[in-house]
Amino acid sequence: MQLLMSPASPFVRKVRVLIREAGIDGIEEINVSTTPLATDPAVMAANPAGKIPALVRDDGPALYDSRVITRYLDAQAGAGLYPAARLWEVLTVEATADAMLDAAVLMVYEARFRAPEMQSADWVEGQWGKVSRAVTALNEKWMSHLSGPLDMGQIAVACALSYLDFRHPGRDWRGANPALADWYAEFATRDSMVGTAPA
Ligand SMILES: N[C@@H](CCC(=O)N[C@@H](CS)C(=O)NCC(=O)O)C(=O)O
Repeated sequence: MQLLMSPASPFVRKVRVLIREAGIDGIEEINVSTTPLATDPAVMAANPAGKIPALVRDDGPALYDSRVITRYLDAQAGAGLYPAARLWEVLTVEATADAMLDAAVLMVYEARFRAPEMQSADWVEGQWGKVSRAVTALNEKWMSHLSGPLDMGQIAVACALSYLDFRHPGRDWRGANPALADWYAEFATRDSMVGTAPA
């Protein structure tokens, strides 16, 4: 199998962290450069949306969307990162992280891929509002879940928080969310996180 990826993509990182936590071998990582304005041909062939991650398989169609790939690999490996007893909570925490990432990535794209005269500061703040509310929700409602046994929700949240530091270092998400900040500081020391730091 081949993972179409970029080391800077937080959605890709979710998959790469899971691969390491689950001890999965044999997935070839293929670096691509793809943007909304210039889609890599291999990515387009695998995913009509032209987005990474995409997982090219020998025995079936390519899989795409990080949530599909992580669930597939978890099931293949029997890693238990989507435990049945907590499935809906895990999926909701992962969805919260993905929502943060959707908004945080769009903020980057607004600055990078739209002409300056078309950029909207209000729109950017609207996206940050989504990130900020998600971070608050995690800090207020989900700390006990985040502090429990490892699951995919935790991995997704850690990748999302790391991306905020990577691409939006001027935004302070820690100040009003000390419990989440402490949790992340510890989670970020895992080998799977250190070995997949964005570049
Ligand atoms: N919902 C998708 C989002 C993936 C995504 O937005 N990936 C970005 C890189 S971080 C991408 O490929 N952007 C290229 C584009 O939008 O054309 C997932 O979870 O995999």
